[in-house]
Amino acid sequence: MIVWACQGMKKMIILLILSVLLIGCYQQGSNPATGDNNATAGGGAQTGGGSSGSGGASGAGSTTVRISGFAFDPAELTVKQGDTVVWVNEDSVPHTIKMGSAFESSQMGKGDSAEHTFTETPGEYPYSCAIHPSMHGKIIVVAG
Ligand SMILES: [Cu+2]
Repeated sequence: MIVWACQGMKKMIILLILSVLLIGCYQQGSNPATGDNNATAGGGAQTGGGSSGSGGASGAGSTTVRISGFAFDPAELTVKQGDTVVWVNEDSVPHTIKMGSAFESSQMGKGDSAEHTFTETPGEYPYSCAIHPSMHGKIIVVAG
């Protein structure tokens, strides 16, 4: 009887150990999955930010103007009131954006950018580079 009892105990202990191992495995398996879910959620948030940016066609958005070869590209850009314009300098010489009293950027080196959100009254906002006054561009703001 004692031997049987011991064998029964051993079986129970083995079952317990097995179940603990199994639970451990499941937890180990589910933890990385949770991490993946978190990463996916983070990515989703980033995607959401991106889509709200590109959704600028319908709401507030941002448009990029390249500065390349001592010229603004596009030189003339129409945006909706509330939109943000981002200028990115691709030249190896510094440039600025000087837009009357509306906006003036600091010097942008290569790869630097400046941005301005056009909450101004709809209209035409010509600008130039303070260092190279022959560089001209224009932002046309229309009512959102
Ligand atoms: Cu310039």
